Amino acid sequence: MSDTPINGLTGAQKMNGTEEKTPFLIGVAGGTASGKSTVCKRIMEKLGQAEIDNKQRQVVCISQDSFYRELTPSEISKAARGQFNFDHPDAFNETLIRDTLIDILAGKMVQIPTYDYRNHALKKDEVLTIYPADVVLFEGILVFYFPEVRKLFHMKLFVDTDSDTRLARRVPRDINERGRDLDQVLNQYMNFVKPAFEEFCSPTKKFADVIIPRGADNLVAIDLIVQHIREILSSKPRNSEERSLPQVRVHPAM
Ligand code: UZR
Ligand code: MG
Repeated sequence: MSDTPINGLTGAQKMNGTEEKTPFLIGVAGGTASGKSTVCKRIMEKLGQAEIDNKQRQVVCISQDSFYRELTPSEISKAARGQFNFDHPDAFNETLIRDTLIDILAGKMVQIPTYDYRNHALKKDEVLTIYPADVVLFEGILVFYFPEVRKLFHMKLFVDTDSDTRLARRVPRDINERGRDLDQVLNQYMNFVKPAFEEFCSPTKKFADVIIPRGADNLVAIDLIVQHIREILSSKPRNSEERSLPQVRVHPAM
């Protein structure tokens, strides 16, 4: 498949007589370090969008990490000791996620917070502006957990990577990019990340339309998904019926 921009995606679609875009909203869930961000990046690249300036971009990606809620002072000190559960649904601002996605679906420009993992806090002075786009990817560990959020997606992908592979990726990432030490990373993983994955994230796999084994390495799955997105975007206007595809698991060649 060539990496060219999607056909017919340059114009705004008419909705109720106004020039508004109704983006195709894709949810991408999966355990920590499963490769969600990379899968999104590959999808954007294949749709020929990765190098384009923000305002022109027809495909955008948003992370659920932008929607961690503000912590109280006592929670902040817990977080500093590695004792706050960032993998629990309560750590997120569900209302803000839902309202933001509803605005995006209505073709509005939205501003979302950015998140600082080193300080466990939203960056007060840095907001990200998301311009109306044709395709919006929303990725995160619990994007299918909240029913009110889940029902907004036109397509749901679950990145299914073995937990040992995920841990092996998570350890260096937390140490190098998120300013942690090894003990803290492993304690947090055993106390919070792993149990929360099993309790809250893994059960949401059943809501996915497509399950992608091995994550970003699975080029066949990504190609098929991109092909499907292109077809949907170049055909008729979207409606709510298109939100339920039968579930497919994209297997590697036997
Ligand atoms: P992904 N996370 C932090 O490590 N620190 C924070 O301040 C906020 C979040 C982690 C969070 C979760 N867990 O497992 C992970 N912890 O970010 C989700 N502990 O990010 O999907 O990229 O792995
Ligand atoms: Mg991530």
